[in-house]
Amino acid sequence: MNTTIKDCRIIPLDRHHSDRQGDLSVVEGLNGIPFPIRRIYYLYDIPGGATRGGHAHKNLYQILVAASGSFTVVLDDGTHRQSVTLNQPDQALLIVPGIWRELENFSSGSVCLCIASEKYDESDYLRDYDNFLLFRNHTITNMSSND
Ligand code: T46
Repeated sequence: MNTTIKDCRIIPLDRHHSDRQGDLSVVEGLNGIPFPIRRIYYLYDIPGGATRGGHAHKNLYQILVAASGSFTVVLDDGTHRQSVTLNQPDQALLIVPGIWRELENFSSGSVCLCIASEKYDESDYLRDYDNFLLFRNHTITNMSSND
């Protein structure tokens, strides 16, 4: 797996202003989002001090949006870590496969909207950090041996 945290990036979403007050943002598959949308889920009612995530995916692409409130996403590619705070409903964070993520510092009442490239598949998860490192190193070794 040769993805890095640099492959994860903020994707600005269109923000439409309504005459009737309030705003609206749109996520359309393949229109600025680099994968077909196959699943939507959302995290909510998150108690203060809770952390979510704590895993990586082998193949899944996702975008995360702070639909309400704010939280921090810690991205880790096994070598480098980076924290990204999401606090705008028109900003989406793209997370590519092979990146460990932890979500923390949820504000009260926050909602994390998650839009994913695949249906739920527990076998796509790497939930143990040492296995995550092995998965990344194994994939890199295999790629090198094919050179
Ligand atoms: C991610 C972060 C941001 C399902 O049955 N279907 C689903 O689509 C999902 C996402 C979860 N589940 C079940 C599996 C567990 O029994 O819901 C329970 C909680 O899932 P998990 O512990 O994986 O939740 P989070 O919030 O730690 O992680 C989730 C996503 O799993 C993950 O892909 O990136 O949100």
